[in-house]
Formats: sequence, C-alpha cells, structure tokens
Amino acid sequence: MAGAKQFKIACIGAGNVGATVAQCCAEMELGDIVLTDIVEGLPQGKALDLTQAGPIRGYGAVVRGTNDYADIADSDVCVVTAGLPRKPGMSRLDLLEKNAAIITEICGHIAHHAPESIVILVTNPLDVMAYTAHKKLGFPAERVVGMAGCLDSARLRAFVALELGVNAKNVDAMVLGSHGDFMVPLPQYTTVSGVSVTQLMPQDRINAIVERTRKGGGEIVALLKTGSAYYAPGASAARMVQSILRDERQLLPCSAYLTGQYGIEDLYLGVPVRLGRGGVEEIVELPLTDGEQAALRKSADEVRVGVAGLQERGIL
Ligand code: TXD
Repeated sequence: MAGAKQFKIACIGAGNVGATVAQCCAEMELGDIVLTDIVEGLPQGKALDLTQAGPIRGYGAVVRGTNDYADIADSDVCVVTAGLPRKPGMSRLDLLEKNAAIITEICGHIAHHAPESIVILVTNPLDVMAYTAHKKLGFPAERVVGMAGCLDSARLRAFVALELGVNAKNVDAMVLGSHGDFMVPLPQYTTVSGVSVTQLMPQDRINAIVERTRKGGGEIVALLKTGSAYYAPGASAARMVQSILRDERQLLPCSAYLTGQYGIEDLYLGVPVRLGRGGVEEIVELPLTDGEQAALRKSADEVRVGVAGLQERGIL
C-alpha cells in the first residue's frame, strides 16, 4: 500500500530517557524506532514492551531493539542518550572524559551507518557533549543539536502554570544558556496567552520560579534518590524530533553551534533555534538586557571550561 514515507528514528541508549523518547515518538506517530544500547537484552526487552503497548495506545510504529549499530542504518534522526551517571569519587571532568569517550564511539557508528541523519544529543554535560559530537561526526553544525532548553523551558512553563492556576498549554517560555546552574531563564519572554509573566506576577514570585527552574533537575534527583528525571526530558527530545521530521520550523530553545551569535563563537550553547527538516535552520538573536547578556556569557564560560578540559586531555 502506497503511503507517506515512514521516518526512522534511532534512540541510542535505552535507559530511562532513551526509552521515554522512544515511547513518545511512537505515541506521536513520528516514525519507526530502533532502540539500541550496549547492554544485551535491554533494548530488545523495552522495544517489545513498547510494541505491545501499541494496540492499546493506538500506534502502529515498528519498535525494534538491538545491540548492533548496523540496524540504525539510514535513520533520519538519531537521539543520543547513552552515557554514564557520576559515581562517588568521580570528578566532573572524569565524568566528562568517560561520556566523551562514549559519544566519540557512538558518533563513529552514526557517521558510518546514518551519515545523512540529524543528531540530537541528550547526554550530560549536554553542551560539551554536543560540541564533542559535532567535532567527531564531521557533520555540518546544523545537523547536530543538543536538547536542554526545551526541558528547562518546559519546567519553567509548568511552574508558571502551577503558580497562576492556568493551563500549561497556554504558557510559553524561553530559557537560554548552558544546561545547569548557569542556565538563563528569560521572564520577559515567558508568556501566558501572549502576556508576559512580568505583568502577571510580582517580581519575588518570578525570582522564586526562575530559581526553582534552575534547580529543576536537582529537585527531582533528590526525590528519586537513584537516577534522574526522564519523563519531561524524553518528551522534550521527542518534541524536537517532531519539529524536525514534520518540518515545523518551531522556535525552540536548543543547544546549537554558535559562530558569533550573542557574541559567542565556536561553542554549543542554548539559544532560540528554528528547527526543521534541515535541522538548525536559523539561530534567532533576541534582544537581551545587559544582565541577561552577562549571564549568557557566564554560561558560555562554564561550557568553555569543559571543552578546554577535554582538549587538555587530548580528547578534542
Ligand atoms: O536535559 C538534558 N539534556 C538531560 C540530560 C535531561 C535528563 C537526563 N540527561 C542525561 O541523559 C543524563 O545525565 C545522562 O547523561 C543521559 C541519559 O540519562 P538516563 O536517565 O536515560 O540514564 P540511564 O537510564 O543510565 O541510561 C543510559 C544508558 C544505559 O542504558 C547504558 O547502558 C547506556 O546508556 N550506555 C550505552 N549505550 C550505548 N553505547 C555505550 N557505549 C553506552 N554506555 C552506556
């Protein structure tokens, strides 16, 4: 039966976030999915489970699990969530080095088997891993993008909706900068049905919500005790897949390669991006206050420290 082209989405890493990306993509009917991981049986088991949810949830996507990278061949989008969490006694730089090695290995497989794909990085530390992937893949920068701003802005949107008692669907937000303590939430661009929250909330409540957004990941880690958030991160990455495969050209905050925008060069950092079938089709430069611009520069400095650490260890 002739029909629209079925897209292929590779989820590399079948842990909590990777499996949630696969679930969201299947439910959103974005394409067929290949779930892969280094652990034998894990992607196969989760893929089978997701396949069996299809008849109930009403999707017919083919979800396959594999340990063989040949199976990601010709994927349209690869979402990379593979990585290790920080263990006791491990420095940030040690983790950086370990995850950079994993990303490097995976990029070799992607470049070989899915050379035309658009690659979405999710593994932490996000902006440094996106930079690493860009360098290792050898793909044009518009085809390598990091997921963080979508998640951080979803958190901000959710907190605003809770605070004002409005539907979260009507709240929009922009969060720029690195994924971490130095992220830059932008209240002036955070709106409820087009009205800026600066008109709807006292400044101290805005400050509290911004602070809670900054610490959003940590709040969940502290509650879960083991592991970190995955429902919202998975949904955020799937949102990016949707904008790409359906060529929506949505304006989404993503980690993108900067070549002078916002006064920053040769670095991945969270900025508003128009995301479509070509990947990062445009980086939008918003007018920022002096304080926001300074915060963005501080954020860039933090990412630069990570990149420099990898360069010193000869990884980049
Ligand atoms: O906003 C964001 N970017 C983030 C990032 C939000 C949430 C989570 N964020 C990061 O995503 C998190 O700090 C991790 O670096 C990744 C994945 O998080 P997840 O919660 O999914 O971690 P898991 O459950 O430990 O899954 C990681 C999987 C696991 O199944 C490993 O076996 C696999 O990665 N793994 C590998 N797969 C393939 N190849 C290699 N080499 C490999 N090494 C580990």
